[in-house]
Amino acid sequence: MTHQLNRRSFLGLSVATTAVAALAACTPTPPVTTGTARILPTDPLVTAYETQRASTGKTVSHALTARSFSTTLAGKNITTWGYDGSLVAPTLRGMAGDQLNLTIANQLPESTSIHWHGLALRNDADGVPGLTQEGVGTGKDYPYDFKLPHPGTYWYHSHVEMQRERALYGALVIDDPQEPLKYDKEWVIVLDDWLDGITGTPDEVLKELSEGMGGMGGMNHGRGDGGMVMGHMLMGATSDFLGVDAGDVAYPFHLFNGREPGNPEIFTAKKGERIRLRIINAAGDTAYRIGVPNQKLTVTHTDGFPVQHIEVDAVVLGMGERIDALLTVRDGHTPVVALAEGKAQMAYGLLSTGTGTPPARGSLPKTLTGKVVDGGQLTADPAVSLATKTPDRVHELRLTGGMANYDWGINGHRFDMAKPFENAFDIKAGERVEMKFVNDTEMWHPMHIHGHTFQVGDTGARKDTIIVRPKETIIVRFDADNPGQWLFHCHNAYHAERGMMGVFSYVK
Ligand SMILES: [Cu+2]
Repeated sequence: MTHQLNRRSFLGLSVATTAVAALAACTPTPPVTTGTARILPTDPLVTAYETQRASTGKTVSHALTARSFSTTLAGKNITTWGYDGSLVAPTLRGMAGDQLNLTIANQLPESTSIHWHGLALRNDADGVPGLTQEGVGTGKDYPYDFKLPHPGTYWYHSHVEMQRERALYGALVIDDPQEPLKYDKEWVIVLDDWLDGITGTPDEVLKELSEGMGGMGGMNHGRGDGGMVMGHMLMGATSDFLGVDAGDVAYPFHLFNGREPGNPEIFTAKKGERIRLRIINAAGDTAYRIGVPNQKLTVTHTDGFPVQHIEVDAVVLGMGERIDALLTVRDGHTPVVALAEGKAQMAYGLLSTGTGTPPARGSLPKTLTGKVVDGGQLTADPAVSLATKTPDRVHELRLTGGMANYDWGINGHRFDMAKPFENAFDIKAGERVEMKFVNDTEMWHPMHIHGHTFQVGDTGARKDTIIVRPKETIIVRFDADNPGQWLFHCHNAYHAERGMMGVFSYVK
């Protein structure tokens, strides 16, 4: 199985490191695995960088158990995998500079890990089996222990195969010791597309998609009505905003903090209070168009980093992206709606002052129009904009593959976790790195990089995940200031698992 491959390759790294250390005394550092001296997660430099990170001297301790559990969803009994036996994992919280000490106990029938999405954390805590650690085996515990590097809205999730497509994900909020925003309350909202235990399992979906649709090319697909479903595959789900094809997978429903639309969450507040929404798209194959009917959202952050405030009617969040927005509470019940982009479905929750009656589900809007943006179209707060510098290194990352063979890749190469450094993108500490995403496919991809927050263009937002539309080219840049081995990938769970991943590899 793949996790055994992961283990083997990680052990391979460990052996290589030992070999490097043993030989360092007598000869120049010999090549590790591919002829290049790579700064591995076990390198003392990783610890040295961690020591330099600001510290509050405080430690936040948690324990989580990953296990199978049963619950009821939309009136149906399901069995799925999650943290601490819930569809909604605990929201983890700490101050920037705190030490997070979290022990994961694995009671799943296969190995697992936790990835801390969006954090520029120490490389050996990044949670990618086969690259930064060995997978945590069944019945084993594993301690994650690292400094929370910067404030913002983040999340954590399993980074093993399709596990995140069950309930192995949760919110991670890092507070700013000098929080500049003024608000009365926070509402953390996690969105997800759900099918596990209802129409199948994520592994079954992956298997079906992997067979491709080479023979189906001549079919007349429905358009604009959420598409046509064949098995788990969704065809003709269209979104002009995303460049036509919105998604590959049909879901029975979408979750808003673990609740399906028949049983929405109600968040209570007083009229006139300002609410900070922290919205996370944890879905596998669905972008959400989020808005409040007849009310503007003031967007303040994307992917944890501040942007120049902007009033919008809706925001489109790709998988893995986050947005923070301010909302002033109106009297009565105010729906916060997340339309599954191109899929004719929604998730929603209600903001309530305790007066009046909740709106009927059927009365909620099926469209959100007006000023609609995605995170890639926002402007960075100047305080977090990168200083002007000519890039030291440019990597072109062409997004390749298609539905016919479901053969997603980077530059035509399909990533193999057993050989993580094959076609790796080398970088060196101290460099300004430019990544040029060129989308050669007919599908949009939310591209995510681990361990760094890039800037979009010259003045765009600082982000770790960005929507790249079909045939679009997007240039992003980051400072290589966090040595180690870092995965980057499409955050469509199915695209990533089928090969649209790569490694940014710090070399000596
Ligand atoms: Cu993709």
